[in-house]
Amino acid sequence: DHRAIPVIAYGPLSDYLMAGLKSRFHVLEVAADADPAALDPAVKDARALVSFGAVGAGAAIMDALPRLEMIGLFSVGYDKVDVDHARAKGIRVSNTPDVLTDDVADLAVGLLFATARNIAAYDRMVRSGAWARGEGVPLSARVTGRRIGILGLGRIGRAIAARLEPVAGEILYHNRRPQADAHYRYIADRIDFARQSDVIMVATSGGAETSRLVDAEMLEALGPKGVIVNISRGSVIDEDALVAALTDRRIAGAGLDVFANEPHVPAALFDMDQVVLQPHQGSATVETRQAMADLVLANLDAWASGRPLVTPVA
Ligand code: 8YV
Repeated sequence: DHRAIPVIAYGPLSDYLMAGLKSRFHVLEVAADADPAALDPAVKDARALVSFGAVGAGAAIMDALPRLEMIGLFSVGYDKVDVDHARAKGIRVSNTPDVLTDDVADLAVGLLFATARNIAAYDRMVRSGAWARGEGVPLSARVTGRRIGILGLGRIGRAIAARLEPVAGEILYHNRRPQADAHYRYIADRIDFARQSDVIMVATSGGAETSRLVDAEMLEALGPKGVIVNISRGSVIDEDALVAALTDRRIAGAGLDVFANEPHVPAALFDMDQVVLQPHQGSATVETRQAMADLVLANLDAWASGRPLVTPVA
């Protein structure tokens, strides 16, 4: 019985996850922007912390909780957690991989077709009466037969590739290193990769290693008929360079579920019919969010019972 163990719910968590936590532990709610130096004394006894995906104050919150042993993340991405600091302090970290892979890949593919075929812009034309008034509907771009470049052939990148194999002219990928078991063409140079792609599906992890990996040079290499889709992290694309390339029509379109400074999106994008915008919904289906919560709870149960974590990051 672990109901005496104090566990912090860090930032808003789903009702389902909160119910699961409250049935297992003594839950202390802490705002994600709470000042680590001003935490309630009861909170300082917390032995675990569950977060929607960012341990916002990074190392500071870990240092403010002397009994912290475990951080359970409700996300597969852990780029907003100072994992090295957690590891140095012997704090264990878990995330929620695999259970969300299909939904994120589905949204990526949906964003590709929506962007290339102008589905959102056409919807607005019908609703506004423009079509009924006989205003011209601009032609769109094919997806079938085009060269699809996967930037980051990890779990999600592979799921995207598998979905697009039947329609793509070719699937190629760029990673830091080739994947021995991948049967797609590997291109070691990121600019060469962009030059040989008609579409770039950004599926890397976030964090410093991929920050602004897609820059003005790479967008230029993608070219004026190119489309880019991002369901990974806004940090992976130089957002100013992306807005400029879209404004100048140096790329054809973008389908974006993530942004550099969420929930704030560059206003210049709002007027662009060649852009489809989503509010970071890749994993946000009823089924997947429940599966993510169950995985967070399974990791906390494992930690509390002294068993190995189910999906450890550290
Ligand atoms: C999360 C995500 O909802 O899993 C991830 O890394 O981006 C989404 O599934 C988001 O990180 C909020 O935690």
